Amino acid sequence: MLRPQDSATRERKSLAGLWRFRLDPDGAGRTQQWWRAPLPQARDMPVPASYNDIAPEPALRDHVGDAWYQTTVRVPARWDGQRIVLRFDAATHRAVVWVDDTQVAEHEGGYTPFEQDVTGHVRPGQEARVTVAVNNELTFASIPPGEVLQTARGRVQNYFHDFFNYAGLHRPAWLYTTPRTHITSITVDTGLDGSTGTIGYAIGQSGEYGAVLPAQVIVRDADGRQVVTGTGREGRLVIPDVHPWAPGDGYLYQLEARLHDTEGGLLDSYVLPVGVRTVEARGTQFLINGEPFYFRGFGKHEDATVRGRGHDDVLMVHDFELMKWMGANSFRTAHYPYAEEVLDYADRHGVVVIDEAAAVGLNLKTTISPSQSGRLTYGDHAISEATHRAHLQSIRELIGRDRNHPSVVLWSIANEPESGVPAAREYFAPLFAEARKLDPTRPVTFANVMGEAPGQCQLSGLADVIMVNRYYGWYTHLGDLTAAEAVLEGELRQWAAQYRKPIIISEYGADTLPGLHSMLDAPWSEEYQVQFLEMCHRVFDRIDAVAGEHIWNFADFATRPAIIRVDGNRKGLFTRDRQPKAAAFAVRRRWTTEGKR
Ligand code: BDP
Repeated sequence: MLRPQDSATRERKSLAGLWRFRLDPDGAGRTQQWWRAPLPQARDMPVPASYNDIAPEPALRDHVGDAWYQTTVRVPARWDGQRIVLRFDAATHRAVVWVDDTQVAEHEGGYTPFEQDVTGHVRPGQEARVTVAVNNELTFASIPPGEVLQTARGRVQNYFHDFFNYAGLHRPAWLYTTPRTHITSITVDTGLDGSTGTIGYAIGQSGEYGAVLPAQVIVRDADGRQVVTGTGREGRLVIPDVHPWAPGDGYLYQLEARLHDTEGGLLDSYVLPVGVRTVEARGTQFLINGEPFYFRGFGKHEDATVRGRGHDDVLMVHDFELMKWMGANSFRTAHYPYAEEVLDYADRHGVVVIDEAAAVGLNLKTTISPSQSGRLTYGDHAISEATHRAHLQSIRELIGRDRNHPSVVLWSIANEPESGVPAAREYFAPLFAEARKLDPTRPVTFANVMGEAPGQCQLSGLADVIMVNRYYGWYTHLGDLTAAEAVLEGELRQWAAQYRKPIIISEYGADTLPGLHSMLDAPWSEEYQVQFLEMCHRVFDRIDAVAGEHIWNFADFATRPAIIRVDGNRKGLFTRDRQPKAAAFAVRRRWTTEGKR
């Protein structure tokens, strides 16, 4: 899905700002048709943001059900004759949208965009009322899954993942134009042969005219110089002496796609940044542009005080600066697709991304959630056909949105699903197949959970890269890093021997309270976090098949209350407000020292 942009033929209007807002725990709004009038008893709510932490109210923080957002927008008079589209970059976890009295859109999935042509529902020069019912319930028919429990204190949301269930309009919303006849999609695949680059492209066109209209592409380099052009809706362009996109060198060409009418007049123009690079998992190496790449970085979260999961350019740029300071070259979008602004930034700055679907907590066996001991993960009662449908859709939307980003080198289709039972393979095999069908150019993987060892895990054979989350020295062998080192090494050697694929340790880390110190490497102290990470690094350096290390986590983040969580998950190298713990300096030394991984 193409992002809205200002081009020679298109214009955007941001809907960011203060919207009117109201919680609706009883679901009254749908029966009373709250979209038909100014929202009754509404309060102000910023967009984009999670609503949960905006006011100190338990009802807001722990809300389960619909939350209503409403705004009015004046449609510019100059948009007369254009196609007008209403778009939400994210509504977590699902939404219904009305323009004035008419329902115009509905979308499932909290981390991917959706949009609707509303030309027939708005009048240029007039105001339109936009109302959105955002629902935050997680069920076994949603990704991520969860269940709403009836308890003495009312409806409570249970879920099987370790981050707070923030909700709301988390990302920008837009009203934008395209010409009536317009470009609907652009897909690019790039290749490299020595110093020659190729860009294969396909342009989709709206069907209104029926006929295939003349299309043209113009590729310009970073200085704006035209380097190659092509005609037709599909083709392969050759760039001699190409400047490839590479880790640390986010070189982008600008591919302008143009659609013309039969007289040669310009109908539509869309400019797509393109990085020319290749990726491949070969043997135990992960290759970018044919060169072995070692992932140094983090599992992250979209998480911050007050705004929750709301996108914020200020924090985004700060986080990238901190990752650069650390010497990180990559991160994983744990545990959901991040805002597209984040991928654009990674593209421009040469930061490598493992892009993850929102499929986390498909595991009733090892979850930290209190209420599912003894339940099987797969079956009609839990992770079922309905989950599978939502999961498939979430993979389609992830790849549909992100496949043109050069920074994305690897798809992760789930985090820590239960993987040691045959039902896991039945569930996951079609998902791997679908990801590969949608994008044959990138390797596909998932993050294996501790406890599902090689030989036992039924899914690793389906993955191109072995990704494992391991916490020896924390969830087991706590305080005994000598024992932890031996077990970690033993297990990684088993993975290496059995699969002969690159291994990325996609999570390892220890909760740490900043300011807590100990001479004796006591868990939770800053010293223990340093020792823990150094122990892991010694092991990684001894195993050739290890192709990357992503520390869990970049920063402390919010979770729901739990006896193993002290004001959230504290495994960050930075605190939630981005102050460094001692380990940040220690890891920085490793990641910025010449000759080290
Ligand atoms: C892993 C999960 C991650 C958790 C982490 C932890 O993938 O979401 O936050 O453990 O326990 O199981 O810190």
